[in-house]
Amino acid sequence: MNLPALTAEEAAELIPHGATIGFSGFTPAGAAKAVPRALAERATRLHKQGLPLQVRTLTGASTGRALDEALAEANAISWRAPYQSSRLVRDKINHEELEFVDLHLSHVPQMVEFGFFGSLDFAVVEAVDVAADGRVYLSTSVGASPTFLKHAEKVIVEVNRAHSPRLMEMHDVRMLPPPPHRGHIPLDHVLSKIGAPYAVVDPRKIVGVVETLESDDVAPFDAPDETSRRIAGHVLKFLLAERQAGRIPAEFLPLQAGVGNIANAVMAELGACPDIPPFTMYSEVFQDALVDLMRAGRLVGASATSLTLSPPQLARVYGDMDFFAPRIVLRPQELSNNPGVIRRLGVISINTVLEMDLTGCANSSHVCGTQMMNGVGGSGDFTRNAYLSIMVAPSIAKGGKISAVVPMVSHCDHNEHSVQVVVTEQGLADLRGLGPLARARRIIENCAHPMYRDYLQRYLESAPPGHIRHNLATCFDLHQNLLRTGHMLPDGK
Ligand code: 0RQ
Repeated sequence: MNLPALTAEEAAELIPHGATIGFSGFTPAGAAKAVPRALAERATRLHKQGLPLQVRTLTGASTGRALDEALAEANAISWRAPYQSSRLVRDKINHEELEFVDLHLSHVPQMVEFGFFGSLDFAVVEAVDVAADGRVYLSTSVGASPTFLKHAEKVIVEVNRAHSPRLMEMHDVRMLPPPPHRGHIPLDHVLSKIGAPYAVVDPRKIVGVVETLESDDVAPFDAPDETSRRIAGHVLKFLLAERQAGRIPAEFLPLQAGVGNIANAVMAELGACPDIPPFTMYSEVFQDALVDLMRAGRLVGASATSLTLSPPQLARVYGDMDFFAPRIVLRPQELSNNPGVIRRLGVISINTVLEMDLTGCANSSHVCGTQMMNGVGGSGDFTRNAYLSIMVAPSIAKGGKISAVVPMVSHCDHNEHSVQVVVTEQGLADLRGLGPLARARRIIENCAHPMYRDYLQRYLESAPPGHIRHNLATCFDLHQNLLRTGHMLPDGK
């Protein structure tokens, strides 16, 4: 059968007000571009005429400017899940103009499949190619797209010719059978392939194929700053000691690292250390620093759900697919972030948080407990199930007005049962085997910024005794000060 070719504008015309749409994209990698941009333009036109056009949007994770930013700017999103990192979307969430559902990313496919969010009206998915029989060769991310394609009533495919058609050599798409018959996932190595190089859609559901030619708008990372390098140094020293003690095997364990400056610095530090053997990654995002590490033979295999590379690094990968394709596997996020597989492989997870407290609870997502930053993302999938879970953060933010170590986190994404090691540029606190009081003392001594150490010490020593020492009357004083005065310690004490 012939698939209907449409312009992005024609495709956007098909989407009605109130529709729930599953867009491809896990970070800007592989995010739909032309159709959401055209939908945003149409919404702006209709809004000027006093007509409504708002949609409910699901994605793999965050996306690019053409999707989240454009739709938010057009005031065209009413509901959004499961993660975002757009300033505009964040503002709308925090002004209660947009309903946001913050989810563990591994949960998304199953929740869509079983209708937890109602029916999915459209899937809008970027691909490198689509065959008339319904095979969809996805682009730089897999994310939740296979599930969106399977469950959406109507499907629009953006065929983006800017990508290498050889991306299919990295893809491994396997859908899980429904519980309770899920069975064993036969994935016992980072590079195991257990599925097909394409996702599948019933071709009768395809209402439009839109040809595009547009790069992913992934920004290159800045070179690691001094704080990130110091955090990376503490993590490296700890991992070397763990290996020396036999708690990490000589061959090492697969690593997961969140996105951003600190994760980049940690990976670079590990890559440069001759005492760390060539290693693998079981992560969700394959980012810029990893291209060089792979080329240098330090990173020998990586599993992810997205190839989040800036255009120059992506061009290097596309220019040498003979080298890169056998070393990278891109899977659906249900598998890249699968709790059982993470536990089985013994992944070491390293994720950045906004704040951590004296018991080891960590907040990845909400400033002062109320203002959404990005979301929990995949950090919970990995932290809860890792062999070793490491949380990192600069000890202070905003020039010292904010301490990352607080008496009690103002929002808890990761509790003390999941977090084993916390690190700031000041040092590392290994919390394993410590009761709450010993944990608190170690976090204050090793991780808190000197500016905040005395305050935290006084808080702890004056709190009433208990299994966990807390003073419920004062545990949020630092946050209250910040909200009131813009500084957690306005008078420096
Ligand atoms: O603000 O941008 O105005 O300067 O938060 O902080 O230090 O630049 O760190 O970019 O790595 O983001 C936790 C948000 C950290 C991120 C978070 C302010 C700070 C700055 C950003 P400015 P940094 P990063 C895999 C894993 C959850 C998802 C996750 C994140 C801005 O890592 O979203 O881990 N994690 N996914 O000044 C108020 C505090 C603050 C604070 C920092 N305590 N209070 N503001 N800031 N600490 C990836 C995926 O899932 C795709």
